Amino acid sequence: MRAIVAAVQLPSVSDLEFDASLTELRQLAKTLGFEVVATFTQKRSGFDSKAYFGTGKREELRLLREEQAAGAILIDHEISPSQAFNLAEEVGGEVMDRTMVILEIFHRHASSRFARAQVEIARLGYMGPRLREAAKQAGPKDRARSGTGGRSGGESHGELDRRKIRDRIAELQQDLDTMILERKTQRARRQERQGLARVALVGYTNAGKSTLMRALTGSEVLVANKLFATLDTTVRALHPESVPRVLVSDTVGFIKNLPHGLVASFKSTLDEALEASLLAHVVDASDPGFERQLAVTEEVLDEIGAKDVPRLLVFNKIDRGGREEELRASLRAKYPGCIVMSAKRSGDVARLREAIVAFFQRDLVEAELFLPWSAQGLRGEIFASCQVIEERADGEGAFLRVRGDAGAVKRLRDLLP
Ligand SMILES: Nc1nc2c(ncn2[C@@H]2O[C@H](COP(=O)(O)OP(=O)(O)OP(=O)(O)O)[C@@H](O)[C@H]2O)c(=O)[nH]1
Ligand SMILES: [Mg+2]
Repeated sequence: MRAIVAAVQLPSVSDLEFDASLTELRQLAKTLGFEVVATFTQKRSGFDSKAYFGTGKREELRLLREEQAAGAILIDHEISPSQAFNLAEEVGGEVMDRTMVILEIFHRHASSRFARAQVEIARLGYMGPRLREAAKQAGPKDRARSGTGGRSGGESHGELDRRKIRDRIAELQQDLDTMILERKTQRARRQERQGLARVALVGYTNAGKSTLMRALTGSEVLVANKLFATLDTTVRALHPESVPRVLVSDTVGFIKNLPHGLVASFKSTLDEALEASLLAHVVDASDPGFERQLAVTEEVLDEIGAKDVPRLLVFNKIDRGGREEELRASLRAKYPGCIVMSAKRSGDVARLREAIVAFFQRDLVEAELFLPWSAQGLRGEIFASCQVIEERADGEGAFLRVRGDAGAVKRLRDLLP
């Protein structure tokens, strides 16, 4: 469908920021399959309370929409249900705000039961007030019809829908709570088995997290030049395996003004990632707006309580856009300790892998474990969680000199007789 991207520029917003945000909305629109045919803006001290744009501008937009044969107007702000309704009445076509665009992408990309439930809750929370607005506009007609058909006496369409939405949200929330509990148990079991070496790949949408996940773990996760390609956390071990064994999680991307309902519902997805002891914050260094994206990601991480988790800052896509050496030098100077790389270069991926493994090796300890012949069942366990440096045996059992995570070694000692 042909669409027009439209926004009011408030005095507090710089041209640079405004343009970057519009570019991002155009990308979001493309991800949804829209063909953006025009961009329409107005400088204004505030949003018009009735219909977002001022009166004259609405008329201009109506003409532009007709001339361009555009079916949709995409607004780069979250606007109220009545503003959207009034604007659509005057301008024609379908009006979608930024929140709705993002919700729609999440809706289309959600494939697991877990992600679908989360998105559905956020969508219903967003739709509720909008259905109410539509019911209000339908007005007396709607109320006159009520009381007939299976509806209980005096309940309007709007009220019925509202009740249905509330019930559906409660039902989904219950499903979700069950799934969260199941996941927690699985996770606890996994951690018990494998020690605690976990790194989560976090960052703005399209930064290259899934590409790095693939490169680091040899797994076939979805990579796409689309916003919000990944909605579910995947967990895989570094491949080839390292000591200690490190689990990598790929996570949902962040974006400016992530709709609030989505932050809340995706918190559980992110929680899993946040139990990691290291966050590899992936930044697309080839995007002119990368500094803003970096800041937005850090803000969201703060918001969800990850402020104190150690970070490894990873500037990715250095192969794109030319002037590589210059960019590399300036990033290194400005962000000490960062990694500058391209996911497309195997040497760079190997360096990232080394940096991750080195982080976890800092806490490694060496110890000698005695494994009696009667407890050979624990042998696999020892080899899975530690590096065995030396092994001697006598009549009673085996002496194993191991190097491993302090927690893992302690756990083995507790397990051994
Ligand atoms: N040139 C270049 N392209 C890259 C690099 N890393 C990733 N890409 C491309 O960037 C696009 C997005 O990559 P993904 O790995 O899906 O990004 P993501 O961070 O997982 O994105 P979301 O799941 O949407 O949050 C894909 O088209 C990748 O092929 C890189 O180092 N260089
Ligand atoms: Mg991804």
